[in-house]
Amino acid sequence: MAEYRAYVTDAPGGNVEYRSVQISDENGNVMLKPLLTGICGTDRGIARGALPFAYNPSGYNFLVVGHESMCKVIESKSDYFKPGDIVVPIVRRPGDCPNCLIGRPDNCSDGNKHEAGITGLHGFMREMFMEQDFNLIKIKDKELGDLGVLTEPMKNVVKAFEVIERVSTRSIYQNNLSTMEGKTALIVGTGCEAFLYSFLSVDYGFDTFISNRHPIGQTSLNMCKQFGVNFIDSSKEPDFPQKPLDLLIDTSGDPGTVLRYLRKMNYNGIVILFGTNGKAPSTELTGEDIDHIVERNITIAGSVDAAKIHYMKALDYLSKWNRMHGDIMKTIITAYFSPGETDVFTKKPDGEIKSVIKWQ
Ligand code: DN4
Ligand code: BGC
Ligand code: ZN
Repeated sequence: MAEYRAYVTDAPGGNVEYRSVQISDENGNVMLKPLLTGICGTDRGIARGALPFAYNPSGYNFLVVGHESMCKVIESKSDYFKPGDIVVPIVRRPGDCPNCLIGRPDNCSDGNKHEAGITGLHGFMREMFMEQDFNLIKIKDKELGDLGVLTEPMKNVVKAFEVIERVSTRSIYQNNLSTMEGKTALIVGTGCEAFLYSFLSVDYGFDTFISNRHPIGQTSLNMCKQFGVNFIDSSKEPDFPQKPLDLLIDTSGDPGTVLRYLRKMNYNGIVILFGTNGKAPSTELTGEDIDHIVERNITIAGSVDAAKIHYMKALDYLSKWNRMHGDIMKTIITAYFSPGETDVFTKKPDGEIKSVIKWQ
């Protein structure tokens, strides 16, 4: 039985506190201490009791939260890791369905997987923990620094673009030079996931827009400028877009906003639903909306989580963007907090893109 301090909740009731916990011996051959842990929309959903699918690990009346993490190896009985290595632990752990058994628990077909810090498995916001080596991704690029904590949110983006590539083959999606140039992508939301989506969208060659229903801070605007992303304040630009959208990625989870832009989709357009907000107000889907989706062969796909390969590819993208846009890229981490601070789970700091807890 190990005792240490951790951020915990009693899932799915809401409320996160920092306190001592006792956790019985964990299966693992690598001992880790977190360096940084990120806070995302999912953590805030858990903290306000808005994620009914969150639950405590069996035998516990609490759940250690936190699934975005960059850790240092303290002790290792693994051939693959040594003390001092910097690693990112994987969030989702397989059940026994066919997708889980082939290393794709992100596509779990019966829901019997677990997610660290979310569903039935303690997460990473604690002073130390044990992990099995096969659940760890090594960060080899020493230049990446604190940006390594974005590996976890970025892996979701890499997987979603894999989905986009797959579904786009149902027709010719590229232009007549076989690129995405001239194609338009809109990413709804201006949080960390939205920015990471927009950077990859630019890499793919889309004319890329990111939107919110209010203005955004100077750091976010600088980031847009550096990466070639266009910001749209939808409260001031009700007629956007003038040209139909080829790709819509929603990180807001707001049905009304999704529908507003779904009505602007081009022929063979692709819509990725990614944001979740079970408490968002409902909206009305009309017969005309269904006609529009059918007549234009529009594909609407949900995308959740990602597999180990996507974490590895995520690191490559982050390294590339850090080399290309280092000083600006680093400003994506907008605030650092200390262990014990809990307000950040309930109140989004002004101008936030990514808030992190710095453990050491
Ligand atoms: P976040 O930073 O809370 O991002 C949500 C963004 O959506 C914020 O910029 C919101 O702005 C914005 N937003 C909310 N409502 C609207 C609206 N009506 N119109 C335009 N923008 C709006 O969270 P995140 O970037 O960490 O994650 C984004 C979402 O994806 C969350 O819902 C997560 O739960 C979900 N998620 C899913 C997966 C997965 O499927 C992984 C990670 C996260 P404001 O309200 O702050 O002004 O695997
Ligand atoms: C995590 C995913 C997880 C999802 C569950 C996200 O914040 O990044 O790995 O599957 O939450 O909704
Ligand atoms: Zn997350």
